Amino acid sequence: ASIKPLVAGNWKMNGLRASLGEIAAVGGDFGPTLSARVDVMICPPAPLLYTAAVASVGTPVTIGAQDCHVAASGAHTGDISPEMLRDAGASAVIVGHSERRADHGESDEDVRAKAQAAWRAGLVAIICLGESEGERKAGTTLDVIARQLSGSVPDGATAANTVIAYEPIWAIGTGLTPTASDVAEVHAALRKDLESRFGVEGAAMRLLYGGSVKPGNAAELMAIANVNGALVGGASLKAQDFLGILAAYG
Ligand code: G2H
Repeated sequence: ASIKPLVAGNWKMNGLRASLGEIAAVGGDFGPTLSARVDVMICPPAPLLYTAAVASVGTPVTIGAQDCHVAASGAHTGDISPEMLRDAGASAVIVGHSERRADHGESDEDVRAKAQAAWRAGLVAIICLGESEGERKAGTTLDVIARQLSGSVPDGATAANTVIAYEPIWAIGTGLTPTASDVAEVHAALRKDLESRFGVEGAAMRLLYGGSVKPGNAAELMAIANVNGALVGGASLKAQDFLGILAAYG
């Protein structure tokens, strides 16, 4: 069975209302031929979600968020529930991005709880994992990835409610990318683990690659076996760059 790829742009803590034109520009240029081949999502910062969702109406672009709290509501000053994200127009939420794991001490257990909370609100959970530079150098990448996968992905994950994003931490925002064979090795290991745990759902789940994806390297990365799209940071901020990445599917 073929898996329809997803290219998701993670704006991180970038973007003001003036940036919303980029979403309209991506949507406007993303014709029916391309949208039959690849799904496209943009994950702006929370204050822009609602207006981004409005800007995406009538285009193939869907809107995702970058993090969520586990509770639906309550005394959690400054936090945002998955139900609120959904209400603002998001259809997905990134959980466990390495920047959340590093800056906010999120553990695999936290990430798993967030994924379950996302499902409760009807959101797709985009669960991120990836090894550090030290782990890569120590040769423990596959162990780390297996541990994160089993710890961060809840029971009940399906191809419809979950997307896995492999992002080697040392490749994030650095311009460095692993070799195609390194990516292939990790994605094959992830697929094997997903299939053994989730059966046909694991076989159909999207496995994204993330970390310094750019127009110049997208075609090569997206052609790797078991790479079903990309999670794009810096190169998703400008429509021209993002469309250049989507062109890998053109
Ligand atoms: C990895 C990626 C997007 P960038 O974090 O999630 O960022 O493409 O800037 O390396």
